[in-house]
Amino acid sequence: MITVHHLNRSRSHRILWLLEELDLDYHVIRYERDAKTNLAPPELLKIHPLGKSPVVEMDGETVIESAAIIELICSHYAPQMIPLHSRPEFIRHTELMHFAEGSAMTPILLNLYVGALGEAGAPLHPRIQQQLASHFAFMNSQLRPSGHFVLDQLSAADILLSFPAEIAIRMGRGEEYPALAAFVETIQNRPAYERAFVRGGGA
Ligand SMILES: N[C@@H](CCC(=O)N[C@@H](CS)C(=O)NCC(=O)O)C(=O)O
Repeated sequence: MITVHHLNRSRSHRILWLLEELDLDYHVIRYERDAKTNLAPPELLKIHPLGKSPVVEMDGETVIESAAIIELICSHYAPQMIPLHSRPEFIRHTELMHFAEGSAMTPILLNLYVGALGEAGAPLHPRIQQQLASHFAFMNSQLRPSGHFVLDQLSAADILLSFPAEIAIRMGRGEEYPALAAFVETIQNRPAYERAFVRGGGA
């Protein structure tokens, strides 16, 4: 049995979404962000010293990092969601699996934190905006005519990139990046995506 430690409005929605897509039996423990700070509650620190979500318990191990969790679940239960090592798509897939948290999230988080500084952060705004634009444009360029990132069916990279892609659209960048906007619309219409919200307590 897989247990997901799920924080509302967070990256762990994509883990619930994957588990719903695969129709797997799993257990969810919900945590609520602090209303003032937006941070995870201290209970998550009892599960892992970083106190962040997602955290998953599977095969007797506690695992953090969305990309690792998604890759492990897909390798065990849905190998078709990761291209075979012998296929050229494997290289692009591996690249995107590292890009999502390793690159795309950096300007997104900088924008969030520096934005909170108000005018004091102004000198950094042009660089952050330029980095947001180049990362969103790269994601937009990687989408195939089928609307997926690497394969012409749902892959682990689609699940992982859903988070930064949704942020781009929430930031009002849909017209600039129409392939990204179409991707987000398509995934959000998948029944499993909606079921994941219900399992996560609506967020
Ligand atoms: N790279 C990690 C990032 C995990 C992370 O930062 N999670 C956020 C939610 S989106 C969190 O738990 N934030 C609450 C906090 O920092 O208190 C992953 O992809 O799993």
